[in-house]
Amino acid sequence: MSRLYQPSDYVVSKSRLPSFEQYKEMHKRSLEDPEGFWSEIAKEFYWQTPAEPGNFVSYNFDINKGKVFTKWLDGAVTNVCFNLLDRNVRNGHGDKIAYYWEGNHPDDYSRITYRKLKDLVCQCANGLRERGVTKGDRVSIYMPMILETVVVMLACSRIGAVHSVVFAGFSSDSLAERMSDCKAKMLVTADGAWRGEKLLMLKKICDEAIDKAEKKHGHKVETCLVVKHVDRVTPCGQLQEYTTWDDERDVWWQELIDEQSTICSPEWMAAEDPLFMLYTSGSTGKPKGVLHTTAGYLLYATTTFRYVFDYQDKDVYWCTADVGWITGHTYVVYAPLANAATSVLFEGTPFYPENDRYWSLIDKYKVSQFYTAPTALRSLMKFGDEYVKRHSLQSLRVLGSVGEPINPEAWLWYRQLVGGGRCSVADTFWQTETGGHVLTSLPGATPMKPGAAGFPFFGVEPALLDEGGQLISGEGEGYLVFARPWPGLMRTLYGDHQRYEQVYFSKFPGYYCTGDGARRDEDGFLWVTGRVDDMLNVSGHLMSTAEVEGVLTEEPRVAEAAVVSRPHPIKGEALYCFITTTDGAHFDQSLVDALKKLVRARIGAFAVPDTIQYAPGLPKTRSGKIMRRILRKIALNDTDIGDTSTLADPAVVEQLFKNRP
Ligand code: 6R9
Repeated sequence: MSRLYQPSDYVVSKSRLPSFEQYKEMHKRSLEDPEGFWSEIAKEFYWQTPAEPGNFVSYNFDINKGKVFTKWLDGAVTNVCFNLLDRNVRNGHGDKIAYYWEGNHPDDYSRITYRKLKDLVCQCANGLRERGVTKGDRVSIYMPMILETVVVMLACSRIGAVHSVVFAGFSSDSLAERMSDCKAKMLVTADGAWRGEKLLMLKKICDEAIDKAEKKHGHKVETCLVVKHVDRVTPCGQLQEYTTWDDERDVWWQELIDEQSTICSPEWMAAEDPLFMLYTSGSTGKPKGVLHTTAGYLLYATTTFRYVFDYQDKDVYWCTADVGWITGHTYVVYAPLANAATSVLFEGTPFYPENDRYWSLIDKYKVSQFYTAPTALRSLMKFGDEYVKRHSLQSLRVLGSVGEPINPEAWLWYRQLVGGGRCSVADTFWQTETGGHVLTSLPGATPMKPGAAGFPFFGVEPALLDEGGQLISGEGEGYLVFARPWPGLMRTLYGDHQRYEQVYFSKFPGYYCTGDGARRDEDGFLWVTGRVDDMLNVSGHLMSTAEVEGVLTEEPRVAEAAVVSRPHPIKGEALYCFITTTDGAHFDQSLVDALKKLVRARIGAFAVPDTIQYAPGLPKTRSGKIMRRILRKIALNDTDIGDTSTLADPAVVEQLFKNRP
């Protein structure tokens, strides 16, 4: 049995929810009376038209009973940006700092108040309108972690445009595919950005992507809006040519936005109008455009942030996630601003200029809530405790973890060394699709176990199902599903509602299916055990085996490719690839190099495989299915492979063990 940790007296004494009983009471109420529960929170916000009582939530999760849908606050009208900025300024937070921005170089930093942020967002929104962006248009964003990124996301929300942020580590191919899929009218980027000592040529990648969108997918991006960034920051390495230009299409941010008026009337949006979309990997290759809508997302982001981080007025909160991922959307941008919080926005890496950058920033800004990923913790742990011990870290109260299961060793290091034994650790399980945290511990309220995601958030009703769809009550392990919607759940996949129903609702009619497995222990804690589909989680980046295999087989020398995951001490999982070659082609280092390069170009650097092994043949069933279970054993060099009687040619297995690099 793993050890139970109770919240410290320090955390409890400050907590807005200081007991487990209170949590259970509130959770029960949130399920019994969703309207009562959520309408209380809705009261804090500005509604042009409020939701009608009795019409707060409607849904169908049962694919056999017709179209799957979820609606919250149907009929209500509001604007998210207005609630995040204008409302907070009106409520006396105008001079409060919204963000401390810290650049890649420690000499570069600035801060921005709520009032100033509102002005910039209005100017940007006016600039977007000048360029013809209107309600419902899609705007792709390919940006470093700078204030303009937040500004343009909120500007979109102000005018009802749907932003689609693409993580700036994706290749031009990936960006082209995503811009074309959503038919983006505009692309917003920066000339470049430093990441550690490396200069990222963002505008150059965007040029390639715009070109490919047109030539490969027949989609034309009308405007490319570019923040001049490299000139205004301290160089961190070798400078090189970083911008190219097309006078017709490209416009400098500083030229379009700086002279605009700081007054911009918001577009009033229906509760279920789209707020943003964000692509996430799908198990069949093509990325899925997860769509979130206006009112429900706002309520859910606000509430999770408030209770999971126990954010209070004077606190300084820092989420290290990039805005290119859902964690950056909800917990760098929307949720902190909805709560009038002060956050840190960090452009750089934990390793530059030294391996203690995170810890030094926690002291610099007196951070009270720190939210990061297990992969970052593991990579920092390996440098030893000294880097942490150089800093006081006394301001910390709540530590958060997200992206993958956190191994107990990293959990303990986080709590004891970083959190000085007094901080609560919130291991937050959620997905791009869920909009916000769904399983988590709550500081002050719930006990914790290292590695367990814990308990459902308010409004969330998890269930475990066996393969036959039978409910597992009490202790046990099964598919993690949810029996009803909470306000932040995704509404559809952009342009493909059928795929939405098929991916999330067809396996177990009546439930939203996460694609993860989970276990409930004797104390009722939920432990997420990892993906049950063909998905991999490398350093918190989700990708599918099919996606990577698709890229590998583009290389003409490759006949067939099979990709499996192998546990990795820092990344969590790493890609291990098996390659069969076409007739006459040789498997050699040049092929390995070419394949790595191809994956980097097609998907991005984070997807480059750790191992590429030659396979004279692949273990397949007689019906031709690759047995990945066996390939995973080979990747681990674990010869205990179990039953191979269904294999068409069992001899191939021995050969593969021999060929391990
Ligand atoms: C927020 C985010 C979602 C997948 C999810 C699961 C894994 C995320 C986790 C976790 C265990 C946690 N995951 N947080 N597994 N414990 N605390 O990461 O969204 O990029 O869509 O990934 O990540 O497998 O299904 P996304």
